[in-house]
Amino acid sequence: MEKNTRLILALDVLDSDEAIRISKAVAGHVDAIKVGYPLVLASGLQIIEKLVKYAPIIADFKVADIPNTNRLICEQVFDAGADAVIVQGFTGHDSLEACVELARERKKDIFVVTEMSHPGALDLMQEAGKAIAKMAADQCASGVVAPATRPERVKQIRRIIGEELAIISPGVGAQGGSASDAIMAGTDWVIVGRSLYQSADPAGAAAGIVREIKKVIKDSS
Ligand code: NUP
Repeated sequence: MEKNTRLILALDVLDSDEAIRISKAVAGHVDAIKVGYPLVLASGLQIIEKLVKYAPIIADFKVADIPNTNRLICEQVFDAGADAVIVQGFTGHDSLEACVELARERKKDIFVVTEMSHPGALDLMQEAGKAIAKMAADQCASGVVAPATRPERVKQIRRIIGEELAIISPGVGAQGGSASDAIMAGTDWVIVGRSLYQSADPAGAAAGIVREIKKVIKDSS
């Protein structure tokens, strides 16, 4: 995934025509498009092939099973044309290893969820977040998912994983996080869903976020 605009669209719409229309509109403003269960369950895994011409596709299936099942899931998703898969880290080293090994064979990427962005992540997940980040680094995953809603956690996770792994951060806009705060905390890409796909002008909204990111990087350099 090329680091250009540092913006990833989370495309949680249900209709494939709408998904294509929005992807076409934001192409060039985003470095990747993230699809997940809502769109894929509603329109089929073939939607990935239709969208990949607009941007690389990250499949957000938060894969969380035993190693063999994890590998089978990731195989299906890579075969469908996705460039990356988001997996959960809490299932442990062997489950993660199955995904990372396959991704290495296929020259694809795995992003590991550390701590999620919603308030309920504080109930159970946060406690494991740092250990999951370390595991992702030990296994040489491509990167981790860390919450834009808690930039201080992004900072801590960056310290744990170093500069080799990427951080992608959801929670900007609808969940209250800010793109510039997340970037300043050390995230490589912000992930934005509703603020883009619910906008009357997704391209304009995306361009606005990219401008904000570029400005904060310029101001801090
Ligand atoms: O911790 C996470 N938080 C999160 O919101 C991990 C995720 N993968 N996501 C996803 O990011 C969520 O499922 C949605 O697709 C996107 C955020 O969308 P929005 O809140 O910007 O609409």
